[in-house]
Amino acid sequence: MIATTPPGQARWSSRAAFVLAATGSAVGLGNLWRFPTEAGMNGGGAFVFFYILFVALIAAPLLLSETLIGRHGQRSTIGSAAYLARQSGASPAWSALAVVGLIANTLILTFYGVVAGWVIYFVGSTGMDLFGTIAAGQPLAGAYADSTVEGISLLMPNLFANPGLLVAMQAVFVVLTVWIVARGVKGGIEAAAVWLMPAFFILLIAITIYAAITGDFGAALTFLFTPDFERALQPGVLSSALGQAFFSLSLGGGAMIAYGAYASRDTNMGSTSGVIAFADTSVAIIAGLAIFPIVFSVGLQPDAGPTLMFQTLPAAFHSMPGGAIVGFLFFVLAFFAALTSSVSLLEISVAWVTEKFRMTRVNAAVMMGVIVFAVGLLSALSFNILADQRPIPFVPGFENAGWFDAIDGITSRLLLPLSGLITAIFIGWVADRKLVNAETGLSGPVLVAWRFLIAWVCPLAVAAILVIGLFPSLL
Ligand code: LEU
Repeated sequence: MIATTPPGQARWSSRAAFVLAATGSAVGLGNLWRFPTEAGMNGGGAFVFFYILFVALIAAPLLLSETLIGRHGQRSTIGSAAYLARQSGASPAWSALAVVGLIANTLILTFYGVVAGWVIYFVGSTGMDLFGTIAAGQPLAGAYADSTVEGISLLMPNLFANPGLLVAMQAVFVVLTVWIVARGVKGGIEAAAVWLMPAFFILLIAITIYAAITGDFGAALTFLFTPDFERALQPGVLSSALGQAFFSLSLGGGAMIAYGAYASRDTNMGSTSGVIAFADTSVAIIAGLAIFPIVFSVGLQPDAGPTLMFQTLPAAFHSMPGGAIVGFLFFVLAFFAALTSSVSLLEISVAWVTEKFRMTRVNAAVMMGVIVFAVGLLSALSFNILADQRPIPFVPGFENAGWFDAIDGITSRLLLPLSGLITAIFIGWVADRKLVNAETGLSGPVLVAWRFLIAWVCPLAVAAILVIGLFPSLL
């Protein structure tokens, strides 16, 4: 059965453009901010071990499933899932996987924009600091040379105490995201990825070399790669590792279906998905190897939580030679990474709204941007005005979570894996086997292995971890 391409469907200009855009979606604050945060809070090695295992056995096979749903359907995420279901003689209700995904990813974008707003603030603040050190004739000074470590650690709480500034930074980021998506798949998303991703890789490698030379690399290696399996059995570690695998690879019924839809028929989805999964996981590990040596070398703790990147790291750059330059470059790096991911999150709903309601891309992007910004206020303000609100006290593990943690936790630990579970069952058991196999571009034992992973390992493992996540007392 040959898929019909809807008229006017956008296309990446090449396979390389698809790989860059999809890697741009995968590589983001999930790697630079969330991975070190989660690894730091969940005991390092044990978390990293399960994260990598879950990427290989669950996330990578699902990545292929999502990109192939998109490429086969060449429609919005929901449209593509429904199309494959219909072509397989199954109920279009299977597109539920993409409905859950659209809701989850749009919710993720609401708080993603808030964190990216912090990044913009730190680009500005480290940029002004760098300017000051150069003007003073000390280009190799540490970051914020005029301040004390205590003073630097207060930058973040001071930002949190300023709702107007927080919201303004969030607004700047959402506007940039809307602008790129409104420009279209080729002229906006692809153009941004083609410029920003190579710049990102160069900066990341430079900073990692700097960290290896000036920081405590040995301590970082031990922390990240010595698993303490007792720790892995503590509540939350397994579901955090799975959630991180989904989050980092932009999985869960969203971005990868959306981007797969713009891939040409001759792109080999199997090998391309492998490249994307490998690149994203490598970046997470390299980012860990860039961040933790710096944290350890100045005797700071790795388990600072979400403020690790914004409080601990700038304080660490303070006492390092050249810290002013590296600090600034680090936040520029994070900004590039955030932007190429946020556009993929917005694209999911924009493609659906344009398809469903025949709205223009520009109008759809602006409308969704306004919604995302408005809902994002809950997360932005959960650090000050709304700090006392506990939106989901009835969900185990989230009794004390404010809006920000609640939306992050529910989406990545619950909704993304739920969408992944439906996807695995759909692709492994329901969708037309011949059609799916042809879309993968795989053959021989690799195809057999992928089918086994998607039909058995993914659904069983994801279901088990979802249940454990909801009822931690079962462990
Ligand atoms: N994969 C992205 C990241 O690692 C997040 C995703 C939800 C777009 O930042």
